[in-house]
Amino acid sequence: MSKKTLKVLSLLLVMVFALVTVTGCGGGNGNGEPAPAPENGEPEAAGEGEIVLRAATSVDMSHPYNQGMIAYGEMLEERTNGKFSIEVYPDAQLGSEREIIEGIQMGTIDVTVVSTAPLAGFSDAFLVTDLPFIFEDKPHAYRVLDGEIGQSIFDQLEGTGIVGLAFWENGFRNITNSQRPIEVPEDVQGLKIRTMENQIHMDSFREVGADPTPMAFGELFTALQQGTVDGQENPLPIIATSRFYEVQDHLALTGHFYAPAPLLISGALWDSLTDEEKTIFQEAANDATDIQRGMIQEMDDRLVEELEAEGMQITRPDVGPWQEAMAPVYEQWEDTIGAELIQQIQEMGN
Ligand code: EAX
Repeated sequence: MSKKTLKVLSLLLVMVFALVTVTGCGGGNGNGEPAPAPENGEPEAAGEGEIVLRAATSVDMSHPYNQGMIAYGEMLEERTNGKFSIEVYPDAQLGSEREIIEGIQMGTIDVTVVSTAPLAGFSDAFLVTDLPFIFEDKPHAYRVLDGEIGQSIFDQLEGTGIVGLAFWENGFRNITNSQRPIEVPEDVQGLKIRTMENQIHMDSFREVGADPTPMAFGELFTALQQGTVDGQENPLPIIATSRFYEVQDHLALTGHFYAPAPLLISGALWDSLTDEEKTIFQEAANDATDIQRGMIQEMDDRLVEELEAEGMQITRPDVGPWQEAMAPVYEQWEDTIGAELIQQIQEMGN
């Protein structure tokens, strides 16, 4: 299959899944029940290579993490003449993002796309990406992550059993909640907001007076539904594909964190590849990056309107006060992250 055909196919897939997501005729795990354990390890999308790699993610099949992974698997299958393919286990079927990363280290999972936030428990290298408002926009994030800084982040994984291939993305994160419209930081005061298991994220929400509650993603829908937490924060494609609009009335487009989503493979797998195969895995990862980011962009472009149509009340806060309120986090974390690295990234802004 040519690259162009693949691109067209992937886009088509995204459109179909988008329809399924919003019209609600999908089999998504929207009821908040944990996904049933895969029977005999039955994946939801399997390639047909001689060696079938296990890919795991925490999110719904329709999300670009998984659709990007399918595109990547097809490229590998084609470029290795059928030696490698990928099967995808979505929806935290193989565990939470933390458990998936552990699986990558142990070699029980071959490949994943995860948020950088839970990677903080494994390496300090990714912490800088968790700072609020560190990236002004996507081109800024891409300049940093696709260049030397991104490479040096991946280089620091040496010895962890995790190999980073490319920075895919989840996107800019926005706050949803069940209580009230959010405009200024004072509006989240006292709200219980689920965050990822990441100290910088928790500190940032403490600075605006919220009560940050860390929790694995797989438990989130139920927690929102039952009111264990008032709100959460995630990019629009997650809010849509995980159907959070069913249990959250308010969406504030704060864009406070940019969430990269590295494509990671297990060190054990990487070490077993020939040099030629390593090149194929790496180049396909780079090629799939454009497709995956394109899927996120396509969703970002239409989802505000669609989530509004689903009944969400949307606010567009002035980010200035948020940036100011969360700024103390930079000082708290500057020694761990490195003031120089923070400055270097800021200087790559617009
Ligand atoms: O990485 O936990 C989260 O909120 C993440 O955005 C999600 O699992 C995808």
